[in-house]
Amino acid sequence: MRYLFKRMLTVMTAVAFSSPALLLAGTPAEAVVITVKDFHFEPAEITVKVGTTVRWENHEKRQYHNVYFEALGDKQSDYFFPDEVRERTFETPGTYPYICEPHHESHKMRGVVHVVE
Ligand SMILES: [Cu+2]
Repeated sequence: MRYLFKRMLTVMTAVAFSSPALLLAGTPAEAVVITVKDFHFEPAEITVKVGTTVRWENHEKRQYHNVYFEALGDKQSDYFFPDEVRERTFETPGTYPYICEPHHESHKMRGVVHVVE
């Protein structure tokens, strides 16, 4: 009995501590979505305001890709798979070209994010 109570307390504590994170994840963010499908970023070129989060969504059936900003020091191997996303928030105005590292030559998978005040 005492063991059971302790166990319940542990579970309740875990729920209490995990709830804020769950709430945060469920909060609708004002992200601009770029669809990744058929070896293509759509739209490939966008202009966003400073502070905007851009979200790349992989809508392929099986194919992985990545979103590689070489100038920003990204890892080349950060692949994301169907139904996964990558996000980046742009805090500084500028022009940010990126590629899908495995497919930028074979399929010309490239894009540009313009960030303005
Ligand atoms: Cu790719």
